[in-house]
Amino acid sequence: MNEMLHIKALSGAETLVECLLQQKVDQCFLVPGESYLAVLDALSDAPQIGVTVCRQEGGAAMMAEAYGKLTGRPGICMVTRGPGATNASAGLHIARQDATPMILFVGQVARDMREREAFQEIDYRRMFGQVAKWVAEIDSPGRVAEMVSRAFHVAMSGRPGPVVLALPEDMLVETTDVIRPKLAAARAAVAAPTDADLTTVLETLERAAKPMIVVGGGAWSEQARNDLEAFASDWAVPVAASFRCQDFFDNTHSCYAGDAGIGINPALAERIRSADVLILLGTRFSEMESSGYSLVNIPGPLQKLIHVYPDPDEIGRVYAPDLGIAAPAAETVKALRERGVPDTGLSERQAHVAACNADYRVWSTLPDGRGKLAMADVMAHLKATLPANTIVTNGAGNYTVWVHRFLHYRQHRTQLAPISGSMGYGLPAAVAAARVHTDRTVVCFAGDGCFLMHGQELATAVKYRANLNVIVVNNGMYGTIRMHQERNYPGRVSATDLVNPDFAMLAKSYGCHGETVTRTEQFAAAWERACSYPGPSLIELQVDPELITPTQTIEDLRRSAQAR
Ligand SMILES: Cc1ncc(C[n+]2csc(CCOP(=O)(O)OP(=O)(O)O)c2C)c(N)n1
Repeated sequence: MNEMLHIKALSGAETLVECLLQQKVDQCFLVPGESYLAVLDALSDAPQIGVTVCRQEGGAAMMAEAYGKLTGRPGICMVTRGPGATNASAGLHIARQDATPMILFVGQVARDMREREAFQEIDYRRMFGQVAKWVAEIDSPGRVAEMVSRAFHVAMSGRPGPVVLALPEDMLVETTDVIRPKLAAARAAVAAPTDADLTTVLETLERAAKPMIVVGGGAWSEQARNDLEAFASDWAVPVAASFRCQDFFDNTHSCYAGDAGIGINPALAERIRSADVLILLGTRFSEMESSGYSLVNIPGPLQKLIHVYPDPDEIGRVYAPDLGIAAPAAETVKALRERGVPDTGLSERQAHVAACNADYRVWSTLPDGRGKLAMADVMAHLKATLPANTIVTNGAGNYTVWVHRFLHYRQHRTQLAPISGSMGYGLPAAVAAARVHTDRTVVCFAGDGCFLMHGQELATAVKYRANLNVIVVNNGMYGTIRMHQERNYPGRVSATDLVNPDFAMLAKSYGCHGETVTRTEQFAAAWERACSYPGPSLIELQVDPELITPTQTIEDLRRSAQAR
């Protein structure tokens, strides 16, 4: 029940900040703008809400998204109208594809100027219509509480995602004295699987010889992870993680089968293809997970398919399942675990689980080091020395193969990586992680291309003394695109080479610790110095551009493409 009602005249902006306090918001990420000055002013009277002032709205929105991933509560981002909103769209799209709760507040022109294309005016409903779960403009200060409450509920409900609220400038300064109940912080209403569905899942599994679970999506928790690990052991079912959801399951667990993402282990791809029962647990099993929709037949799967997803409209959208369960993966696995342990018939499946796990262990074994600065040796050092609760962040690029394939994610929320494949995510995500978890090691991996998309957020890291370590893997090019060029247009290099700054010097100019590493034997000591620096650090790894993937060279790619 809500606490007693109270009446007090507040402006729209003050009401908004009061609502954020009721929702227990402790952090917001913003770039200031004259269109929402009144909110900035109201925030100065709410010290409970930490403010992270960013250098570009794309970075601010990515930080808010990363906050949402880390906490399960909507990440709050505030930006100015027009250009602020267009910049912020980069982070909004990640929240959409990654199913992350997030609320973007955007300044808006005054109500009596609308529809004239006034200065920086945009219709956000149309602009963000496909990306956000809900977009609205708050027309009256008397409706701020209602709209903000709805925004929190929508952002967290079903498939979590982004919500956009536009704030007309004059609405923010108008006062209202409507009666407002003191609300409790919003909690997502949770759907549960039916008893009959749970029975069907367990009966189906009992008869299975080569099952596979693929887990992913949003709204995961430590408890859900424990439940799934126990369920997988009890029922002898291998578990694969979907693209960039590798921290949903302990990678050192004996039931782990690896990750279904870009450059999937061919052995895992085959195990998914040939599974007799496939349980998609919270994942849409989209293009990246399914190796370009090639692992499960559309619309009729050859596997017996059970699809668990919080949004009923997603079930049957691509794959027609034998059983669809419109409930969160976390609730479903909890309910399954509560059903107990099977009495018999596990031995065949235990061998299957062991074989899947063996495939993963072979695939995640580092190759021999190549080149003067061997990435394999750098990763071996990090794998051996990083604490288990280290938060690893990255954006997009070939360098991410090192991070995804060879590191073990052992604890909940130790991976912050964009399922949407957005470059430039790693550094803002690392800043957010360091703001939320001041006691944990945070490592951001970036390519030379990726890093400079939001490199200016180093200034934000320095401002807040965020304890994070950046590793820039510099190969002097947009390597992923070069790789695709060599495969499709061998020898024809176009628009993929880069001229870079001295990254270590750049980092130092921001006030970070900066080092350049050119040989393998320099890395361990450089890493030690970076970690002992009390503040952000950056190590630039100058790697051989010819070594385009962990196992292939540009020459290899070119020759095999030319031979086709
Ligand atoms: C915002 C954004 N722009 C463009 C792309 C397309 N893209 C994917 S990877 C990539 C190159 C990444 O280069 P870099 O960070 O240097 O890493 P490398 O592939 O060289 O390891 C590009 C341009 C993208 N995914 N995201």
